[in-house]
Amino acid sequence: MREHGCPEEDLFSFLSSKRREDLGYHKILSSMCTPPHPIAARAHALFLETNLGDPGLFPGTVALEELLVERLGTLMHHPEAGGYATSGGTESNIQALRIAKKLKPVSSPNIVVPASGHFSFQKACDILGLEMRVAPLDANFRVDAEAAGDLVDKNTVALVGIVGTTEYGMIDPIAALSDIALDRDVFLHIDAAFGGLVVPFLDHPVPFDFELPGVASISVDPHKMGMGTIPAGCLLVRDPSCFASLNVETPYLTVKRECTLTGTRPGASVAAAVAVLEYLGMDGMRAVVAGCMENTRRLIEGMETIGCQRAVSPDVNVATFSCDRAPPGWRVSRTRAGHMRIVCMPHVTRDVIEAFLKEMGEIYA
Ligand code: 0PR
Repeated sequence: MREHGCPEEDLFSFLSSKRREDLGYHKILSSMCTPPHPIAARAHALFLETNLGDPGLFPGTVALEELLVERLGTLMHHPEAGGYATSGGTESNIQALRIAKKLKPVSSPNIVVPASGHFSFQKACDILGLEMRVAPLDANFRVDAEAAGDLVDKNTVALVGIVGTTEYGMIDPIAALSDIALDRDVFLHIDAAFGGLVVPFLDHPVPFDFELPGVASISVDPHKMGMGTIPAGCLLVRDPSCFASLNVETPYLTVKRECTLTGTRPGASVAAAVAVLEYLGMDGMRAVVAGCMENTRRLIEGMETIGCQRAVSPDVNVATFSCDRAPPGWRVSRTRAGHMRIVCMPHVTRDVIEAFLKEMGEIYA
């Protein structure tokens, strides 16, 4: 540390210079995050110092966390769902698998995850000592449910389905996975970190949530399509009592036990997440999602006109192409199979898409 503190103005000019090194979101087409909705930023500022890790001190913020769980549980067709606000999809996935492992004590536990699973499942398996069995995908990058079922055995503690895959934006056949889960008595976790705040607002939503009786838990992230502030995830469970298996005693806190993974937890991003849902409501979210889906369609159509074919027709707002070059300055990403990947987040507006397509047209002319 410095011996003597730095004057505020000097410090902030240093911080601003570092911030200017960051990219602005306007040419970022690779991210599942988006600038927070102004309502989120305002709510976040109001709750800056709140800590959900010691709930007795912040009962108002705790009530907002409960409201978030109630709103998302209701959206997922189960108003009585248990849940808590996590730091994002990674923590939700780890905690869901932790519950599943506790519920079925076997000597060599395994889980069955689609090949499209997010890398957080690898972290979870490493931490929890689980064997990760990888289920193959079909030609449309959705998990082959029958093949996933074939990997389930007596040591399988959880089966995973994905709603809005990270790379291709696909929805796994969750109804079929739900049948397998019921039939084989295995915990079914749905990773809807991305799609959980897309699919319910589509014109023709497919069932993927607690409406399907085999679904035991769901991850859904307000800091992705919820336009919240980072970090904000949510883990929902059908049976609220299953969190009890994660409890540790916390003798000197205002509550005597906690089931969360992290200790000190931000209330600000939870308030921000609730604020966006309340402010927009169902019709506001439908409008945002309709815009993102329309932009995805326009992008695919424009790219194919240039000669870059889609890898697949996505279920949510992630578009992928056989295409080796992007115009300078634009950030796109690549899937493991080498497809160009563009996430049509709310900041990727129609104007952004048109500007990108124009430059693509120039380099492919
Ligand atoms: N599950 C799915 C389906 C995801 O897509 C992600 C993240 C996670 C879980 C993990 O969520 P957290 O990162 O919140 O723990 N998907 C994005 C990805 O890996 C995250 C991301 C966001 C990456 C913005 C880059 C970026 O600029 O692509």
